[in-house]
Amino acid sequence: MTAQPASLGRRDLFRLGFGLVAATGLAGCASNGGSSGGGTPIGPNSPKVAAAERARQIAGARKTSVKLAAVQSEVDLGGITASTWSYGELPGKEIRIRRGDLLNVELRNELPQPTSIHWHGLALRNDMDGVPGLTQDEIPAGQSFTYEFTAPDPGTYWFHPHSGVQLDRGLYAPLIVEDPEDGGNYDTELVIVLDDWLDGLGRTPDAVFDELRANGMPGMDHGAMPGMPAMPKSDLLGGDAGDVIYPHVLANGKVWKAPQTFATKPGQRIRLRLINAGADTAFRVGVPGVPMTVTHADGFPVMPVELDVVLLGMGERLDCVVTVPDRTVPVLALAEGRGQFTQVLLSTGVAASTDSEALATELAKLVVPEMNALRATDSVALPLREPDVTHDLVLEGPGDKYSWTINGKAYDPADGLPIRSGQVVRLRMRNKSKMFHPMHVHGHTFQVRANGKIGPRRDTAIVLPGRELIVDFDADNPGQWLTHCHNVYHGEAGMMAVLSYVE
Ligand SMILES: [Cu+2]
Repeated sequence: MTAQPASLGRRDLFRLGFGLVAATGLAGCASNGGSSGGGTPIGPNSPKVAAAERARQIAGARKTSVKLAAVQSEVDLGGITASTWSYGELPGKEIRIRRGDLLNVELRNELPQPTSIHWHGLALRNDMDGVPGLTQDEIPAGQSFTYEFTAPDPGTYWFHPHSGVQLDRGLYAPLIVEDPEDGGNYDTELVIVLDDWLDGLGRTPDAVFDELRANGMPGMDHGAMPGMPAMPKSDLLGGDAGDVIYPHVLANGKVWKAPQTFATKPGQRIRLRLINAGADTAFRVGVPGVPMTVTHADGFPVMPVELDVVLLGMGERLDCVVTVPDRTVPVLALAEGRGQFTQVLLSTGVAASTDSEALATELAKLVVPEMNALRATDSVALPLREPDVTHDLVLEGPGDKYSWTINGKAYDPADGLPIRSGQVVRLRMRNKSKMFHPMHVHGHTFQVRANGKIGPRRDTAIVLPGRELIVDFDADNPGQWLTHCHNVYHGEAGMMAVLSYVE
């Protein structure tokens, strides 16, 4: 019943075979990673991947089929029309399934470039992870590809291409996996997707990336010139807050002056599912005067904590429950270090008497707690154990031609960090650059170790400049998995590595 991608085959096997040869040659001198550790990489077509998928399947699972097209289209950002690439609307239409369900998505590529879909945060079968050149062939323009996989864990997820810098166009949408057993202490829910926007307003992400490459570093022809906007800076993020200037930031596809309005009533408890789909922007989010009870980080439950403001790096999600007051209030999302914001209005029918710009200024002054200090609930926390294998990920950049590296190397799919099924794997991420990096691991949800304590379970976590972050995960999902910075420009410029299951 499992779908085998039609386009995978000899070419894929050849590539993995080549990787093995290359790795064997290096084995004698590699001290930490950089080789296959004497084993054979477990590729996306391995029977072990199919076996892991069978183990995920549960009785009574439903199958949800979705047809999706990636298209060139115009979108209305709220009085501003942008010509972009999208899944038909902005954000793309949400997909909502239940835990254990089989999701079948046929993607038709109507773009002028090859594309792919990565199902961000899901511990899914490796051949459906959507990384061209690693887990599948790219989907050429004019062709289709069908993704089919079991979604094992409930939570707030999303999907986007893993092709070039396409993520910085309009190609993103929420994927919500419900838990039949999750009654939830709330009345209704609202998904809010945040984004930084430049596409189709005189520039494209591809052109921006070429500029960065040509200049060698960000801001060479922006921040240094009088009258041009300064490059983003943030004390909260420990230095540089972004490499790209964006004319707009969006919440559910809209600028702050034309916000989405969510009809509600006083006393209603709303579960906000916040998703940062930005390419280069962290967002701080708050509802002025209304505390938020944070319940989940990247889909996994945390010990509930009441906060006035939260921070989301690129790729991260937070679920927060708010109780609607007697008046209309905005959910404000501030682009950290940029002086820009956007919002969604929680409308009680009574016009807001407050000025969102003034409220945003106040929100910018609040102290933002350390998100990596959230604590996973006992039901999902991974116990503190000695790891079986530790890999250092030294994060550096920008180097020559805007290169961003892990362990001094730009991304090479054939040069994986070896791990083995059943191991407790530790990643020690060390940020030696002047910019924060939201580091994402595919196919797994790791346990953040916050100063030796148990932090949140997450799939993406910010590593601040000059700091180290330790995360552990159980190697229970065989295949070839990316770990990378979710700044799409950093990732595309090399800041990606492969966690390579070997046998
Ligand atoms: Cu980065």
